[in-house]
This record gives sequence, structure tokens and C-alpha cells, in this order.
Amino acid sequence: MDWEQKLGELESQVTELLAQAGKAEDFLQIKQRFLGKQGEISNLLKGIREIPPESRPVFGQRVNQTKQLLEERIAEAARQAESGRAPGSGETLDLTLPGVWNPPGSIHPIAQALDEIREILEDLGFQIAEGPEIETDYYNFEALNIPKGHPARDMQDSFYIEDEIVLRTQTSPVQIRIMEKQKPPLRIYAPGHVYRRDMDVSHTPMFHQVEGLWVDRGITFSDLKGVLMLFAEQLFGEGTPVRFRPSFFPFTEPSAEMDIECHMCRGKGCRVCGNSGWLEILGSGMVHPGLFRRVGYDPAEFTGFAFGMGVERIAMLKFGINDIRLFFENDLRFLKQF
Ligand code: 2NL
Repeated sequence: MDWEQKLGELESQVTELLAQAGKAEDFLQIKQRFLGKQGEISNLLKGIREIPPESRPVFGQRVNQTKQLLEERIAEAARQAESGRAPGSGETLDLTLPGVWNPPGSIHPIAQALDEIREILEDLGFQIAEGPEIETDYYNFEALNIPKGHPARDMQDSFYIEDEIVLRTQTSPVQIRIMEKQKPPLRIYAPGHVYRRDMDVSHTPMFHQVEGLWVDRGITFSDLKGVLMLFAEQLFGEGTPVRFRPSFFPFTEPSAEMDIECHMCRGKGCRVCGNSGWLEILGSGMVHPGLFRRVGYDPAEFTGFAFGMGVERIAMLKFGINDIRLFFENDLRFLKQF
């Protein structure tokens, strides 16, 4: 093999080896093998005596050119590998490119309202309680003083799965189940999905509810008022005026709804509060003795109050939203605003 051919071969060998090299020591090894004291180039130069004298200058020149070229190629490949190659992967990576942009998300307004409600109730000593969303007729209705034929359990309002199986229409059954298993004192809250056959600007077939229940000896309506006033002030701001209105629920007696002063018009009356100056935020009452008897509590020994609120309604009031369906459309232009 003549020396011209040999030089060309060394060049392609180096090219091939560089393509497979990744780690720093790979490049050192290639450099040693071709450019080191005992390397291929040195060995080639040692053979200069076998070259005819008139060809020696050209030979020396060409070998030195190749040596320089290989030095540059190896150095350049090593530089590139160091800056760009994920170790051992053989994959090139340009660290100077901008990263892949993951747009930051935001907490859904319903989740924000739920988090806030939970925080306040936990501070007031209420412990979370959870239970099934598919309920029996007994826990969803019978146990809550809602007998067969009562308008609240009409096929129009509830989703029935089977004859006696229904999607829960409130989270009260969770609390009934806890009372069956635990003796007072009891201070619990039950957040979760509830389902009703309804759909317009203020109703969706699924929405979120939070109920609370405090049972002990000597719990009175004053406790109800005190706790719920603290709750409203923490949720809507200190000094927010509240009022209680008599109401009716089958599972409480007496019952009351709580309003806060309309923050849009400060009680003067506007479109948001329907000119009343007040916004309803929750329903409440003293637990009906019939419920206590059914779970095995003695109503002469224990009393308690309970309350329930729709989370969507609270979020609409807090954030000034006039259509509940916006919460369920997952339109980023809407969600980004919270
Ligand atoms: C409303 C009104 C209310 C209750 C829920 C309750 C639960 C048990 C016993 C007695 Cl276990 N009561 N819950 C009481 C009064 C009102 O909800 O407007 N909810 C959206």
C-alpha cells in the first residue's frame, strides 16, 4: 500500500471512530492511536527512509497536513460531544436552544372556593368526612325525613340508577353514615359531588356541596349562629353583615337560611341581589330529633346543628360570575382569569 493510500485510509478510520465516540476518554484514545508518539502518523513518518529522496518533501508535507487535519477533527468532535451529547445516549442536545415551554396551569375557581371553605371549617375544628356518590334510597331520603312521595325525591329532581339506588342529591348521607358508627361529640364536614336533574344559568346536573354537622350535649341555635357568622366573615371579609331568615328543610327544625349583605350595592339593592340587598349563601338548622333517633342518638341527651351550601354558588358570588355553566366548559380564556 503506498503512503497516499495509507493517509486516506487513516482519515476515514478516524472519521468512523469519531462517529461512534461519546465519552471524553474515547476521544483521548483516538488521539493516542493516531497522533501519539507510537501512533499511526508517527509510524508512517518513521518510514521516510524507504521513500525515494525526491518524493520526501511532498511526503513530509502531506503527512503533516493530514496530522493537522486529524488533530482539528478530533478536537472539534470532542468539543461538540462535551457541550451537546447526553452522556452515553449518542443523542445530540443543543443546550443553547430555549426549553420546551409548559404553560403554567391555574387552580380551577371551584377548587379555590372549596379549598377556602375547607380551610375555614378545619380552623373551626370540623373534620372531613367522605362517602359514596351512589346512595341507597334510605341514606339519601328516608334517613333525612324525606319519605316516599315528598317533592324533593321526585323523579324530576334525582338521577335513579335502579329502583332504590340514586346519585346522592346532597352530602347529608355521608354524615348519617358517620353518626351510625360514631357517638357524639361529632364535628364533621362533608364536601363532594352531588347530582340533580336541573340545568340552567344557576343549575348543573352535577355540582359541589359542603355540609357541616356539630353534635354534642348542649349545642344550641346560638352555636349555629356564632359558627356560621364566623364562617361568613372569614369567607367574605371581616365585618360582612349577615342575617338569618326562617326557612324549612325536612331534616332540621328550626331551619334558617343565612344571607350576606350584597357586596355589589352594599345593601342598597341591585341586579345581582334582585333588589333585596342580600345574597343567600347557605341553609342551616338544628338537626331534627327524628334523624337522631334513627342513628341511635338520644335527642334528649344530644342536640346539634347542620348546614349546607353549594360551592358553585359561593364561587359565583365571590368571583362575580353570572352563569354557572362557565365552570364546566373548561374554556382556558375563562379559567386563566383566576
Ligand atoms: C342547602 C341546605 C342544608 C343540612 C343541609 C343536614 C345534614 C344532616 C342533618 C341535618 Cl346529617 N341537616 N344538612 C341542613 C340544613 C340545610 O343544606 O341549601 N344546601 C345547598
